[in-house]
Amino acid sequence: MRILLINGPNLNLLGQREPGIYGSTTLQAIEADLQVKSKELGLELECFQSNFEGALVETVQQAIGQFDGILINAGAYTHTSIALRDALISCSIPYVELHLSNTHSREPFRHQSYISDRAIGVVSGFGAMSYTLAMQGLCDYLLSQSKVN
Ligand code: CA2
Repeated sequence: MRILLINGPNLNLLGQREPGIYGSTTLQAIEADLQVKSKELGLELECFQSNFEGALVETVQQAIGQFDGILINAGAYTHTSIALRDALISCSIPYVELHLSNTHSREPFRHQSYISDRAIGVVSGFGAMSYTLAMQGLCDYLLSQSKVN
């Protein structure tokens, strides 16, 4: 099974600023760790990060027929982007929304997500471990679907 990990704006700064909120692990380290764990689960993982909304939308569009599942930390676009929501829904690829921080314990504008209601699940608040938990959840979901179909 092929999984696409998408990270949105500013997540390239992980480990360099605001460690109190987002931890001290870099995005490169998170991706490397996830590569190891994905191999253990028998998955193929591709990683993409962009600060640009259109690039995220295009990446989701191009995932059609290429990937079985998507892990997405859309960063601030989670709370603002109808375009990203539309792309995720129209590509019909199951996805898990994830966040490093617990967005519900933060400012009210972070409580809204344009992508949660169509996600398989949402993982939020476990720091870098949110990525691992989200991948385990997605893998479990995809395996259960392949048994049914
Ligand atoms: O908790 C998360 O993972 C977020 O998606 C992170 C976004 C934020 O807008 C969401 O509400 C929750 C922000 C990512 C910014 O990442 C930085 C990392 C280091 C230094 C500065 C920003």
